Amino acid sequence: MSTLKETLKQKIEAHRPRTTRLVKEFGKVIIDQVNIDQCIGGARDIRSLVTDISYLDPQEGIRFRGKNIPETFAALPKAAGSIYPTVESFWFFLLTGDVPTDAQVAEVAAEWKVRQVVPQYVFDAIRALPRDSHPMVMLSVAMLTLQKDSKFAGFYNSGKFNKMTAWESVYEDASDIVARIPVIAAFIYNLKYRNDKQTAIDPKLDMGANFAHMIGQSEEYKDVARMYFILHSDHESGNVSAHTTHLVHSALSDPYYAYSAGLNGLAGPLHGLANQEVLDWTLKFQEKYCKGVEPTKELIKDALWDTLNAGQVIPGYGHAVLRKTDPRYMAQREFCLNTPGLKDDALFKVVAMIFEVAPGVLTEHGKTKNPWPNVDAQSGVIQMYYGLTEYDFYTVLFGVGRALGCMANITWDRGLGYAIERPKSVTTDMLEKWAAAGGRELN
Ligand code: HAX
Repeated sequence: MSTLKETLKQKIEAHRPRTTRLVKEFGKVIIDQVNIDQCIGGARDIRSLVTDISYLDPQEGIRFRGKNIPETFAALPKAAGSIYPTVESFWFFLLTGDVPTDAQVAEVAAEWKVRQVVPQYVFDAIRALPRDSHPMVMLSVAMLTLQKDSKFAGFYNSGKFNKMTAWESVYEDASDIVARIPVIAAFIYNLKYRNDKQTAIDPKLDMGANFAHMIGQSEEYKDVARMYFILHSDHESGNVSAHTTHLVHSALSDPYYAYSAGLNGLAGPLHGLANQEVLDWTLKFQEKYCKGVEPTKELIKDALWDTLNAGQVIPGYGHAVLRKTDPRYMAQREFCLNTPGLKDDALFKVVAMIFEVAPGVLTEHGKTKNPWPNVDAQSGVIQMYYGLTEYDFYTVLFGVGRALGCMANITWDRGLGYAIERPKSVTTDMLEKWAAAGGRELN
């Protein structure tokens, strides 16, 4: 058993009594209540999911295993010659909560080299799709195509299924998925945008660097990939992609079914597709409003109002939980400011100007509870600068990163034996009756 799996085993076994005790001794302790607004309005803020992998504070933003973004980047072992950690070290950290040693990172990296070999039938399935399919369709199909070799499904069907050890086969599938997904993403990119010019894996490289290598990117892009995959990995359990993955896996659907579903949720414009939408909005703004003139705050303000008056959302702004600027936005903005060419890039300047104007416009508009930018407002400009101009691919990049969080979470879901998810629905008649009575009589 690898050091990572052994560490995870010990952590899961040590954690189980905590969960068991909470349910047995404190199961009826009330931690939240639900109002009609939440019932109709997308279950916002209802505390009904448990994860120890990350926590999202509305003011502070994300913490991975208790560490904020700068602390996470500072604590983890770095890629050779880089100020950014490897994705491999982050995976160890996300799964166990421990900062790995260099030897432990090397072990994960060696394991991923074996796991990352993608069967030919996956590439054949992607190739069989219409070439103008959205790259998220290709990624989701690839995930489903791999399902036939799921170790969890194999274990379930073996007749020896055991709730206590089921997490081990989830871990195996999860590790295969996180190791293979960048290779699949690179294949999709090359197929769609580089005339099918495929580049073989370089076994000497870490995951982020290898992704850059496979899509024909520059040396500098290696850090972009590492940073991007880590920043997009996890945002606690309630967001659409993480929640969908958790929900589907709760029926004991294997990790391939679960993550394909999660990716389909990520492909929505209010969620992960927003990074594509931001680029689309910004380029259209330049085309329509800046014919021969420099962009100004006034022009941006006009364009934002035009979008709002047309009944559309400003992509990259607002959040269901956050009530301040997303620290993932700030981490990427800092990357831009610290990268000489990027700092002076015309598109970055527009995005920075939107940051100055949009919160005021959204506040005046008066609808959103959070007028500040989220992760998607800043991510595309970096990709664009490095030559990834095909912005319908950006959500695939998000999906590669998000696999880390979703897979770590469902491994723990099985480790702690979480139940099949099944909230209760009510009818409109019932809501009207309870509204008239001032509330539902409990008990
Ligand atoms: N532009 C215009 N209107 C906005 C808005 C925005 N950026 N953000 C919220 N609103 C509107 C909502 O549409 C809603 O309007 P209605 O009352 O007419 O339905 C109102 O303000 C209240 O919404 P809210 O409570 O502030 O926000 P929600 O929790 O309902 O929604 C969203 C959160 C992220 C979906 C929302 O802010 C949004 O649509 N933003 C733009 C799309 C986007 O950037 N999505 C990515 C979010 C981060 C993420 O998941 N990344 O993957």
